[in-house]
Amino acid sequence: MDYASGENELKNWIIAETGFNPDYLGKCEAMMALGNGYLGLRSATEESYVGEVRNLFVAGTFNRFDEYEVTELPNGADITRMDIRINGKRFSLENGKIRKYKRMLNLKTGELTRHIRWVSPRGEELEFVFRRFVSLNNLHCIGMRAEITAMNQDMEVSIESGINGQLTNTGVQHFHEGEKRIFEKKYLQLIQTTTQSKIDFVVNTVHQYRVDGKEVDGEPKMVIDRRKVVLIQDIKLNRGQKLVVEKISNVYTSRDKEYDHGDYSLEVLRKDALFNLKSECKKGYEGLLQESIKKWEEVWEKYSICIDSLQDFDQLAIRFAHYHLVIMTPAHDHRMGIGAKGLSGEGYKGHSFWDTEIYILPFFTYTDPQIARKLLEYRYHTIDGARKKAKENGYEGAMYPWESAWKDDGEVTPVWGAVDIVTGKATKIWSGFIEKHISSDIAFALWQYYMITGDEDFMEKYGYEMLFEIAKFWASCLEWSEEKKEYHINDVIGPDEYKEHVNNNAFTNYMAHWTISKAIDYYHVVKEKKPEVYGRLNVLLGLDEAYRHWISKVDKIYLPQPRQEDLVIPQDDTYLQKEIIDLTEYKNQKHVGSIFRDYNLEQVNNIQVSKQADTLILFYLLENLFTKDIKRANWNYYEPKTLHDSSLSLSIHSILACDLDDLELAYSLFERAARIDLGPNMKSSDHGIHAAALGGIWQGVVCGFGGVRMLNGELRIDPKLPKEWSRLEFPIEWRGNRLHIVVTKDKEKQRLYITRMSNHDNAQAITLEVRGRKYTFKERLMVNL
Ligand code: IFM
Repeated sequence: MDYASGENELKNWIIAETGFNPDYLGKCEAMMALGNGYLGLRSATEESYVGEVRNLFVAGTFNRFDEYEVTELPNGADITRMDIRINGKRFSLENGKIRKYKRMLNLKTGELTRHIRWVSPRGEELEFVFRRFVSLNNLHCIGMRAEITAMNQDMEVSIESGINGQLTNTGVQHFHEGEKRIFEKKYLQLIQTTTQSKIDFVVNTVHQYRVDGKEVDGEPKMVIDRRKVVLIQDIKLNRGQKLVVEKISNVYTSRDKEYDHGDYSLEVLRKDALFNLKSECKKGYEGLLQESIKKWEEVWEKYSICIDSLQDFDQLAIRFAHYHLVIMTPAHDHRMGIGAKGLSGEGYKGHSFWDTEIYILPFFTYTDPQIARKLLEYRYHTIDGARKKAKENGYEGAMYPWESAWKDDGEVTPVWGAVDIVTGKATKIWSGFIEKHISSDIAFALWQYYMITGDEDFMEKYGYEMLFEIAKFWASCLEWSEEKKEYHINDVIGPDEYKEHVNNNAFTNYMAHWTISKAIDYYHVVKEKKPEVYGRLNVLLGLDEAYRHWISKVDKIYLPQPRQEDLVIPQDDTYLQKEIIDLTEYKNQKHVGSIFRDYNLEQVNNIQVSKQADTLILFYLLENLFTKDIKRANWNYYEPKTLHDSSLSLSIHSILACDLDDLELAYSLFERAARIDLGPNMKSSDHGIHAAALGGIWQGVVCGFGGVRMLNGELRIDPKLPKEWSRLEFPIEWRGNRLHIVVTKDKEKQRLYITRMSNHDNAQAITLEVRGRKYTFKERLMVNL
């Protein structure tokens, strides 16, 4: 991979692959995925290779194959494959000689290009330029273009291309056969319906073939096959001639909110889709691309972060994170969440985890609150599933699913996972049963959103209800210990998934306590200030009674305290008594999860080893509760035992290292976090990019080095630049005000400049804390740090 090939205005905007290696197809397929939050298109090459994974996802279109599997995001029909034959032989980079090869994703424009010069085994030499994009302007539209130049002789070129619905999700076919049509000998259409959720997918495509600018004569051969409709166009190219194929496609589904209603008709959907294709294709590839680029310009205008660093990579990494955060997020529809792999691969089946609330949401809350609100509304729409889960498990209120899919699906975590190396059986995944902390993660995220935006409307319509229901859930989970005279939370998995069935996981207990405490506070607020909300929720949730439970229990919840001798907070009741082994080999591992070559999960459970940040995340989310000494002591205890086997770990550690003033360490952890997808491991992204890690990169920059926090409802900005950075510039929104933050560093002297971008006459002054001092300003503030 090459991250330095962008020059001038494209400096630090280009992710490039400079050589072709069929063993590592997954890396670029995922990292260079295209999308717009509605569509996700994995970037498999036009020509086909063994091991490729072609994915086209439409957000929210979940389907359940059968009762033995959980619902997943189905892999829609492929429109990217083009079989190119030169004098009857298939073009493949595995044969012949590659003279030139470069594939580039331009993060600024969202366009993917591939330049190849290739000599076939029989000596035909050709130049190829492949380009494609998924439109950010028209969410349904995908543009592709292939230029093929005959370099050294005349040749017959044949292009086989169309819509191929023969794909599966690793073997699972989610669609009925469907209907195939070719209109006017050129508009191809495939209509397929998912087997269980009965969602109609309409995929259309049209090609245009030109040689040296002139439309090609001769009709293509039309082929309809099982789940497939394609055209084969034969073209004669004289030496030096260039063939340009433009392929414009679109995808619509009956789940699209415009069609998901009682009067839905497939006839209307397919007509609309075809009409849209016919009118869009008139703009041509270039016209459509330009429209999409305009939208990308708006994105960069809004989100842009500038880092002056000795390492150009840092700037590229934050742009890479922004790019993927945009293309993975269904900003168009509040009925959908973000998958742990975005829309870039089949990993985690398109399901949403706490990754959204704790890792990704802060980015949206601070820079695009409207999108943050939609993502929280998605959780509101899933609340009935959460209530159902609570009831089924003998609890009250809302117990949010560990993994979430469509709003009515409830818990969708699979029950069986990877091999247990001791028994040879599949390992049971307990998260769906007992990884309960997700409920308070959601409560925390909605409160954070409320504090940062001041969005009362959200709270009244959704937020209070969610918060109260989650608090009810926690109150019903508490188990009284007669011996200790306190409430415990037993049999859980905390964030550290290497510890199952533990009692009193510190993170879980503190966050449950936090949730109930907040519910108590807001019970008073709504009762006193929002009688309508209070009245409604009291009837719906039995608020008064719930409040009595909260009050009677909250102060008796056991919150693991720092040990006297070393200030270490026990991660759970048994962690600190477990065996300590030499973890050096696993700490220095090249690939995550290497401990499972030697131990099974049951054995790992009995060792003081952690997969990811657990107790330490508390110091980030609830930072005011703990002193620096406690934070440092726990860092020193837990970090050496943490393998960072989850992509959710390094970014949080980097932020905490900033808080502990160890900027060198923070920077090195940030660099590692930024390389989870971008790094040299060519297999790490095979199942899709790591969505939470990308949100973590943003938080590492803004909340770590940028020092931005919302603490007890107030803004604090305490920047600390690493020695490699001389300037950091980023935007945040605070209570409806857009703030432009600049941190500069000159010979260790740091300055903070804040400019309010949205100024209106009666704008309220903004108060914030910097380095322990309060400042109030209206337009501009400068602080010597
Ligand atoms: O949510 C995470 C979890 O914390 C660790 N395993 C992977 C999940 C999805 O990213």
